[in-house]
Amino acid sequence: MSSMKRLGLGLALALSVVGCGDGAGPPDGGAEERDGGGDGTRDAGPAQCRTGQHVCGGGCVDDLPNEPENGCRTGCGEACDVPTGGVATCDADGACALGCERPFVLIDGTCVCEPRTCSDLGAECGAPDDGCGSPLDCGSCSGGAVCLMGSCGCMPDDQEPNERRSTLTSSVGGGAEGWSMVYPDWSLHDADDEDWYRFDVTDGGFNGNPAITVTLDRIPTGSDYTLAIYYVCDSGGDDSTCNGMTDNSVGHGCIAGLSGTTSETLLLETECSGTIDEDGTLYVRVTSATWGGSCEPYRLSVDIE
Ligand SMILES: [Ca+2]
Ligand SMILES: [Ca+2]
Ligand SMILES: [Ca+2]
Repeated sequence: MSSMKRLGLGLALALSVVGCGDGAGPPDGGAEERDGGGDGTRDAGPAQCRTGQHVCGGGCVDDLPNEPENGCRTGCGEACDVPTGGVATCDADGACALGCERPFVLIDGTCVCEPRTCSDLGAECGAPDDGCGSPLDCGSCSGGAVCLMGSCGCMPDDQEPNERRSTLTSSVGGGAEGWSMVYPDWSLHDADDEDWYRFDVTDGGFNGNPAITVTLDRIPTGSDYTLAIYYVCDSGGDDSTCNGMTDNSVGHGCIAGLSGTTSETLLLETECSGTIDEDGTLYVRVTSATWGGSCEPYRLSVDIE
């Protein structure tokens, strides 16, 4: 407490003592030891004070705001003691009361750290702190999953996020007739994962219009993934044909729909009406009809002939 505050408190004591008792007569028992003066209090401090006052330093002082910072309503201006892990509060009688913040619990008037369990923390893996400075052993993850914030999950692949066609910022591949590529490392990391890829296709003028074959295989056991492909002509006039369930929501395209882990292959014959140039963009989408919880990658193959 600053000297200024001490002075202020001394004044408050002196002032309040003047009014103390207020004609109510001498103390009725002298249960309180008095400190003998020097602080402005009377020699014969009262043990009972009128309403709105309380005993402090051998005299009566005005009640304080019922806040721990000043020792509560019946305190003498000093903050309530707060041990490690503790929280000071004021009780209804205006006195300091001690509570404890988790993981501390109140035992015999002190706050004792009570270690938390994996269950308390909702952790199914990893080694989180038990709250008292020691690591817990909450187990490990299987099936290629990793422990993220106490839960087992799949690491997103290196193309994420690619949930929407409109937000793709670049192509992952592409070329003219004769170009092909196999992508073995991308995955669906959860049931809601939606993977979009963009390929730039050039009509090289060989073999007629570019024909595009896309295959999705190595679908993890227990899952059913779905392949969809779309072609958007640079010049407009989308007239391409595709051998799956027709879906022209993006240019012209189609969706495969085989069940389970059966691989899916779609063939798209590019056709851009009004031009002999079939340059365009191929979009490929992989989603899950059933996501079986595997982090294993699928395999995508793209072939332009
Ligand atoms: Ca993905
Ligand atoms: Ca994705
Ligand atoms: Ca399927």
